[in-house]
Amino acid sequence: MASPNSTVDAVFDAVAATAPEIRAALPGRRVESGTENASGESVLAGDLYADELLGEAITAVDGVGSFVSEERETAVDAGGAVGSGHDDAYAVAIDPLDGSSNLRSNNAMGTVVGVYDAPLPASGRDLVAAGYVLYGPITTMVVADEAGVREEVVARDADGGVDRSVVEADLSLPGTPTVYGFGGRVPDWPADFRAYARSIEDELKLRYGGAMVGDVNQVLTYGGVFAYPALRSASAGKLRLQFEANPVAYIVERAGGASSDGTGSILDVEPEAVHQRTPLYVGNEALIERLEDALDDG
Ligand code: AFP
Repeated sequence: MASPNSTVDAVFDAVAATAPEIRAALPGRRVESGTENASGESVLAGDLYADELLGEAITAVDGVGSFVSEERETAVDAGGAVGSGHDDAYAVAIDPLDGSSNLRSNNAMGTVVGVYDAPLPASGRDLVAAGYVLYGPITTMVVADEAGVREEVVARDADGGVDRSVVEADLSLPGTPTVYGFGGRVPDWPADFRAYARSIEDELKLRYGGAMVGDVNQVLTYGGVFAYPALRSASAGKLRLQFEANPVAYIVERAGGASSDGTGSILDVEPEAVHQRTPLYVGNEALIERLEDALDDG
């Protein structure tokens, strides 16, 4: 199923084309690279490999003006950054291997992609598409754009190419929430979030895997709420706005859910820096409204 926007289509073709190769390389890249990324986090060999492969594939897409990665300090000019007169160019932001610390424990992880029609750092309202690849028991890709939200299975075909088959053409959040997953450590949660978490624990089942893409996919599949909240030790939380929060908020909102940074939609968070962090809450609308009320009550 193609996107109405040919560049968006080409970006997700490129992401899908790299997925089998990244997945095949994971077993041999569970080691530390000995480097840190712009967010000061240690980087695994898997992060660097995925970043390299995706960087090459995405910057080669006609219509992509610039590329930014969680693993890179600055943007890569891919032939006419947006706003430099090549107004048809888009800016693509990725987290090449979200949840890479799950490599050692052999748990789910994935790639997050945001396609913006504005120079980065950009507002979530400038997204024209967003998606993620999930390396679970099978490799799937969720893509959200103006046409809607769809889920595909991505696999190598008999000729060594890549086969994409749509398994859900109209992915939407189930009306009845079932699961929740909250990041950070309980003692580090502010009191208002802890009270909210206690109320949710009485109602829903805990599903927290330590990789945002896997945990958000649980919420999209079963309904519920995912949060990496503001922490007492870090009021901006942990997740990055450009590469993680904006794309996921775009996907969940397009799927009929809601997002928040604690006060309003993630997509309205003012972009200030490429690697800025934000608290992230996404899921069923009623649960997000309840969260904002809980944080309001202080
Ligand atoms: P890694 O990519 O370093 O594994 O971090 C994953 C992540 O950015 C996001 O995918 C998770 O939701 C969150 O961090 C998990 O953080 P905790 O390890 O603090 O639970």
